[in-house]
Amino acid sequence: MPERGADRAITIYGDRISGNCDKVHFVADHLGLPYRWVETSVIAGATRTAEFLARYPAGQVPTVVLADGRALAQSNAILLYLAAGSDLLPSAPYDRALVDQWLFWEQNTHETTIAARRYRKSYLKLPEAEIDPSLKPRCERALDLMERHSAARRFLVGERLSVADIALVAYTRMASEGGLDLEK
Ligand SMILES: N[C@@H](CCC(=O)N[C@@H](CS)C(=O)NCC(=O)O)C(=O)O
Repeated sequence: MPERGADRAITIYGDRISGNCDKVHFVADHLGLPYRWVETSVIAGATRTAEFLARYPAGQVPTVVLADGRALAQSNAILLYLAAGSDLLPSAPYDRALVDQWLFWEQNTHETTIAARRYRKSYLKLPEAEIDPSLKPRCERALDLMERHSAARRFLVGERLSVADIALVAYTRMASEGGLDLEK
């Protein structure tokens, strides 16, 4: 992960195996925002230390700390904050609402299935029999929805890259680690 020390830099507390954390540095990289990355391993318990919880009570990554010390959590909230005023957010209200629609869907339906299956298979190394059998068809429905929506489009919303594409690519690109077929 890049380490960029600049006075204006934000600090990203992130875990390099996490798609939620990838989203944040993808946006920062795309916009050329300076940042310092502090590797914070969930599996090693770094989000559960008294020090981390005292500062960031939700105990999750990504959490960013702005140059003035204010903190912000929740990957998609961070994306919206970092992208404010940039080309990654459409200005037309309907297109902007469509970006939000994809971001809410990502958290509600995509991340909770695709990231959950990946974590169980690739990190907890659970055998298939110990994974909720409803998860795989729910993942496949989520991928299918994206596939159908993307068939005649380059981007999820409008004619240019937005934070919606970045939020959705994060765990989609890792879906095969959850035993999902991305061949299509
Ligand atoms: N909805 C949150 C989810 C954050 C999340 O679940 N982060 C995981 C890593 S991907 C984490 O920190 N897990 C540790 C924990 O919940 O204790 C977001 O989008 O930022």
